[in-house]
Amino acid sequence: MRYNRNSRKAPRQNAAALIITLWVVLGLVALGLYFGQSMVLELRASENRVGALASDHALVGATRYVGYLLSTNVTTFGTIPDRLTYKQEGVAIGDAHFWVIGRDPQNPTPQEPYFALIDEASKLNLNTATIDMIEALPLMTPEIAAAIIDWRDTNSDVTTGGAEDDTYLRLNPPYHCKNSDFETVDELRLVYGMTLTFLYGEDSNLNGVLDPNENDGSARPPDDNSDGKLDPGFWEYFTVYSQQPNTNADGTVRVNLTSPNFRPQLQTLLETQLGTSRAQEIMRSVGQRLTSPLELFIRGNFTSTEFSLIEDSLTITNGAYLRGMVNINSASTAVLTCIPGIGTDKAASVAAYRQANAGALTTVSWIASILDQASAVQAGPYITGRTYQFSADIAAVGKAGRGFRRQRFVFDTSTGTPSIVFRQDLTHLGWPLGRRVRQNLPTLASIP
Ligand SMILES: [Ca+2]
Ligand SMILES: [Ca+2]
Ligand SMILES: [Ca+2]
Ligand SMILES: [Ca+2]
Repeated sequence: MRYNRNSRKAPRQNAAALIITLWVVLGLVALGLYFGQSMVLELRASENRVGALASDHALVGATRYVGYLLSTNVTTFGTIPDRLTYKQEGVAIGDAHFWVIGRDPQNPTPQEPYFALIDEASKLNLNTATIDMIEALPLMTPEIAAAIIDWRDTNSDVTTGGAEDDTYLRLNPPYHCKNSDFETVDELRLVYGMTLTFLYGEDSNLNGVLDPNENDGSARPPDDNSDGKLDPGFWEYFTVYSQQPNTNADGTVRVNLTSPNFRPQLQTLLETQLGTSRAQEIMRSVGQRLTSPLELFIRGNFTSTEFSLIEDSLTITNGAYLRGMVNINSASTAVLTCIPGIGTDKAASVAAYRQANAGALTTVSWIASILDQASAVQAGPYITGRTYQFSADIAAVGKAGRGFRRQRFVFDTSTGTPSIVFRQDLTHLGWPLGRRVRQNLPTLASIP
């Protein structure tokens, strides 16, 4: 009996042990899978961290590269570095790569990014542009243009349609009208009537490219008009940095053509550069009053070679710096439209002439061959062929495209040494490098 009972119990115990063992094994497998999975996640996270660190270092490396590039441009200070003389696309730093996102002055609606430094003098200066110039920008309203003027002017008189303290103090929360210069372009967000749509427009990632989500209506943000064209906001067209030293490349003070007694100084300059007889000939035709170097060029019947010898020694102000001149060699059609004497009528032909004669436009005098005399004289006080401030909008990725980072730096060379005067993190705006770079990320190591 006893023997039989034992013989019945043994298989049951074995089965229970087997089930327990199976559960234990199952638990161990689950634990193994769990730890395996968390290790994979941990590995990916650490790869992302390493990528981000590599990108951060690439950004630092890129700023040193740009600083060096601008300092070696010193012999031709005031000129835009030729894109062919520096790297700006997929530049390797260790395992990371960086790109310098620019703007193609000839193509307002690119589908893929253009890589270059951005010339800050290609934009309107928020602190010097007149209300008429500001109003001529795409999508600008008279009210916002007036509010921009009121924000920066030191008085509290309300420009028609504008806003001063009594408007700002009614806001919730209330704040004062600044009544002083803009320090950044993003400060426009504080100006009465400004919205993010006005400021950034369809270019939600601020890369100057018509990205797919910026041309699909309201399917994905931003809410665009899907017309196949990029309609950027005001941010694209403004700067606060453009200024040039009021001395020529040798450090000599320039001749101020708007000063009442400019004639003796101008004559000396002309005699030195062009000889006495040519100087006398020019002085006879320039008259007693000039408003700009371009007007001198027209009145004096200069050749562009002659003018290139003296242009850098001319100015229209006595201050240490000449602020807010627009570089007609790099301004977009939208910005050219804002310049008095150019306007909507002639902006397109100015841009077309510039494209057809690229490389041959050494002084501002070329614009006199497109504009009639009166228009050229009108444009003269607002235009230049020189730039001393550049944005370097740098995007970087680490190994295998991980750890994307983007920062925008503004370099100022007007003191003689390039220095970073502004730095802004734009990583949160998302991928700015277009489809082609994204597709090429796996083969990045092969980009020289
Ligand atoms: Ca004011
Ligand atoms: Ca875009
Ligand atoms: Ca959209
Ligand atoms: Ca559009």
